[in-house]
Amino acid sequence: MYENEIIQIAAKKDPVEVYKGLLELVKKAAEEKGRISGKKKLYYISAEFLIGKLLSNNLINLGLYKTVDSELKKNGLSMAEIEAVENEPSLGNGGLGRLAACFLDSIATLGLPGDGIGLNYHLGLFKQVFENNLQKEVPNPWIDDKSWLRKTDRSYEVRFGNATVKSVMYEIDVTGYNNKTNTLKLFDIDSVDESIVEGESIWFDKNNIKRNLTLFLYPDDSDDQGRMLRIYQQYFMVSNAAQLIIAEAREKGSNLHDLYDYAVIQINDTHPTMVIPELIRLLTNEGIEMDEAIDIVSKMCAYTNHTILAEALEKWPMWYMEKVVPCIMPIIRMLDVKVKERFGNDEKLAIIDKNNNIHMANIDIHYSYSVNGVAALHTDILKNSELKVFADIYPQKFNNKTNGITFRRWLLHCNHELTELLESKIGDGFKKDADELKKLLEFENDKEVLNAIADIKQKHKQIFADYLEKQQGIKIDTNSIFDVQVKRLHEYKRQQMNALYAIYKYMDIKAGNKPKRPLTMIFGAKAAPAYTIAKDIIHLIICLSELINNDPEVSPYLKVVMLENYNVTYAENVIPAADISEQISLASKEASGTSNMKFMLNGAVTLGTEDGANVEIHEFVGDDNIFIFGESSDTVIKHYEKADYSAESIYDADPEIAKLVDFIISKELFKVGNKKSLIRLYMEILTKDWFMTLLDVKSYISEKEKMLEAYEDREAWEKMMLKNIANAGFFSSDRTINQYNEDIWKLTADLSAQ
Ligand code: 26Q
Repeated sequence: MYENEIIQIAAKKDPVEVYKGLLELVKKAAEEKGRISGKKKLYYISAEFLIGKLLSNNLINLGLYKTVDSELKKNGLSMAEIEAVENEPSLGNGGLGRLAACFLDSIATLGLPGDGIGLNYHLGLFKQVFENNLQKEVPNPWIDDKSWLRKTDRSYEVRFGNATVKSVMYEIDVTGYNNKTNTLKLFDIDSVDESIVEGESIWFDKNNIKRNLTLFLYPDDSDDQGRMLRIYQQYFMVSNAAQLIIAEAREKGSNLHDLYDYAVIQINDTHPTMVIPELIRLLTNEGIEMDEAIDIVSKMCAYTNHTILAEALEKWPMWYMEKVVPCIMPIIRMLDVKVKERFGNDEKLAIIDKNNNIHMANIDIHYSYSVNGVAALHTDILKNSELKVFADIYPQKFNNKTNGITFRRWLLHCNHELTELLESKIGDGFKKDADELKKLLEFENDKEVLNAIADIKQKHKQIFADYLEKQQGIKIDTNSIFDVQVKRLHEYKRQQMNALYAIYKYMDIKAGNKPKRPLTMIFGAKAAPAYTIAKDIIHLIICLSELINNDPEVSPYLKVVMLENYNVTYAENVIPAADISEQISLASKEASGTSNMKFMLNGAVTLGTEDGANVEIHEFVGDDNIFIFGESSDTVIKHYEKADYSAESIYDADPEIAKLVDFIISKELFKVGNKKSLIRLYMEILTKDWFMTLLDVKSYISEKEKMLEAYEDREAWEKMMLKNIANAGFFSSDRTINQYNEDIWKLTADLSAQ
């Protein structure tokens, strides 16, 4: 199919022209596949869809990749050159946004009728640049004449307290692998004005909603600026969603009393929570009685929780909401009254608390029919502690859906060599049924297969080294061990503990202990612009890299690299190259993690705590194929309950730990770094250490040393790689989505694809 067109496009030779040609071709091919249809449809509402570049992914899903690749080669071009032309849409912060993108891929692949609904941010998550060893944020535009957006003529009015705006709906096709398509619907307004952004900064006038509503993706919750704007954005998103859902259901014959037969809404964290009162409002406007409206909406909505950090649970002061979204305030008050009538004045269950804060998650839990966590441990903690009061009154609502990743992007696209090896050994059934990866276990003693896996890793280490040199001018040794921690910067993820390891290793080498093989420690992370300590940790890592990489005594054995502007594209390059997958969060704090799954699938071995989905990875690969350390979630939870954790006493009792921490304020680091920032971080770790770095740092260092030793038994390590790959099937988002559908959505798959 489309062979002649592809030949003509490739013959253009100019990468930009070729890219544009392929973009149009893919759009046409996607349309010709047809839309997935069905009476009942899923609306996956999310403030973030971290979709990444789409060209290769779509070519793979449409079955055109191989033809394009070979025609490009005939014309002296490479796929990488063409991909470089595409801007990455960074419409998400991290895990939650990337999960939404993986889910859309799986929903379409399984032939389920389901669209994403979100916002068309003009500037995605800020672009990170390093200046004076510090993170600086600059605007990150992505929309130009080469984007995937298609403007539609759908438009709705959205009323705020002080303004009414008219929306425009854009669409991006979501291609299923060997299947038809769904769409991602992104709402926007025409009057957004990119020129109000001040120069190369991410500052802008926050007061003029008509000009700034969809200008920026909100960079995490650690930024107090623009909280109001966040409510404007959320309401704009869900009011459009609610109007669209009602319109589409009516087009299919709904009389609204049966709306739940036509639509199911998955609420991705609490960001879209206002869809509940908004839908109730719209239904009552249509003449439906309040109690019936509540009942209809509660039968349509399902909520996913992505965090157990209490401080990250959204709560908004009532006066904000009165000002911004007065239309839904009467409904929210009434929902609160009904909860109090039924359950009394228990503060933990209240939608509006004594201080007049509105608790978004509580709206979801009372007025949805399903509440799920994102990994087994996470759901257990929700049920047994964080949300226990709710689980006791609504036991039937609570369920687990362990996250997953799409194998199309995280294997077929980012690791063609491994995909081909798998095809040649176990056939290509694994592409549709990820469990078939288990067949690889038959080859665990086959030297040829083990060598091939090792060769593929080596090839990707070279590809990544070349990419890094091109991006940042940094050279790394491909014979070293690649030890990778890439994820948002947050204290609970404990990048600072990994940095303490770098300090340990530096000192050890300085003391004359030369390692058998060099180690390359690779970090990638963005910090929320107002999250001071997170930025201090980035500063520490960059200072360490400057110190260590420039020390001729140490640099042959140890190198520290901080990737600049880590994003989906960087992930696709670094993950297939990794030997060690760092998953070292404080047990109980990481809801699931999803990079842990991507690394595993690409043959990296996990170094991790018993947290999030690491627990399930551990169960699948067994004790011998993972390196686990640190205190258990039970112990950690008890420390919090008793408030008996003291970093200072650990520091005082253990001179080895003290030596590492003290190095943060050493003269060596002061020479390359900012004294104020380093002292602040030092004091934070010493006197607060909310996420218990010092509790686990010793067992972390010793487990990491064990792991580096294990790497030297090459055959044993290759076997570990194989076992990780072979056991990764469970973590396909196709499995996750099948479970969502069977337990929650109950959609009928459209199996009519040609
Ligand atoms: C909250 C309030 C105001 C503004 C922003 C926010 C906000 C924005 C983004 C709160 C949270 C997020 C993102 C959360 C997130 O990415 N959570 C991750 O979700 C993944 C998918 O389930 C999990 O794998 C990770 O463990 C979890 O940290």
